[in-house]
Amino acid sequence: VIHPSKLKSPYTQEQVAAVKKDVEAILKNKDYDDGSIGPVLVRLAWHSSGTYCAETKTGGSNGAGMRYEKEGGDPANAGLQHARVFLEPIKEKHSWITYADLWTLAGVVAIKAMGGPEIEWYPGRTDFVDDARVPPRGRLPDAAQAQDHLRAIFYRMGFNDQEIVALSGAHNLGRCHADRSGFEGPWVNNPTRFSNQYFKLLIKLKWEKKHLGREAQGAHWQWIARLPHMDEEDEPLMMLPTDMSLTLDDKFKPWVEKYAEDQDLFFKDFAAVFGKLIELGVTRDESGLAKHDGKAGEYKSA
Ligand code: CCH
Repeated sequence: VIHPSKLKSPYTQEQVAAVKKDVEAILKNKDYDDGSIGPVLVRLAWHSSGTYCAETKTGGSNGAGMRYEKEGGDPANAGLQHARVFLEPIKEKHSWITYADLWTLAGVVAIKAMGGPEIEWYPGRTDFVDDARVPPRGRLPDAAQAQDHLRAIFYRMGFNDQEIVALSGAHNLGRCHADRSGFEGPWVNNPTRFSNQYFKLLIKLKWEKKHLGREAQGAHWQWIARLPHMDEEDEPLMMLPTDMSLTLDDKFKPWVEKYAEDQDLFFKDFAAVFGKLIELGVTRDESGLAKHDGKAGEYKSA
């Protein structure tokens, strides 16, 4: 396999730079969540890639299957239509870029713009997808579970324990929305700034198990806590059961501690593992295009 950096790019450097610039320009949005669409773009890049199965070599970001109900309608992807709609004008303006490339690139641009590390991104994903290739539902993690489930999901993609913890640090960004996942609130007090705060708070704060919404309406229990300067009326910070499980596991916990102490190490490891995530299932030929059997942008129903 030739390293993607050695392959011919289907786009010029100027084209990619123009898309990056346009993504940067739409990140700030005072009407959306905490003032940035960056976090939901990062989640789009992750969910488009996180369906990968290393054994069957199915799933992954190639194909941009989330455009179709079979993958896009997966309850695990609730809310990501907002991210796709935000990117649509950029796709219209730069129609040469595939959705699969645009979604992964937007995530990388958002992380950097929010103060995170530079992540290597390679082009060449196509938008060809067929029924046989859309991954089955249930491949993305379920936040109500714990460390055994995290291992099953991320080992399937080919990640190890250290990589699982590093990837989880993305929860420095954004928030949970009751109507999307049944969980509510941000993990950190500055959810549009990428840092290692998530790991620090995971260790330092006294987390309390709570139902914020009504169980009957689909709300899950979660962990909540407040910083010393926060009032009772302030929205609390939160951790998912899966987040907390990282501190309850002998193999995960040392990495949580390392990343809490050393932001540079976290940034370096996060950049490597996010770069690996968005490459899952993308095998390019010498032309630089990912392998596929049909025309880009076409959906074949079996
Ligand atoms: Fe996550 N994530 N995620 N997550 N996630 C949610 C939101 C974000 C899990 C569950 C949830 C990763 C791993 C996991 C982001 C990035 C990553 C939500 C709230 C749930 C639930 C959704 C909502 O209500 O809108 C679980 C379980 C795992 C298991 O490991 C990984 C890996 C990444 C990226 C590397 C980001 C960013 C968000 C915020 C999205 C937003 O809209 O603000």
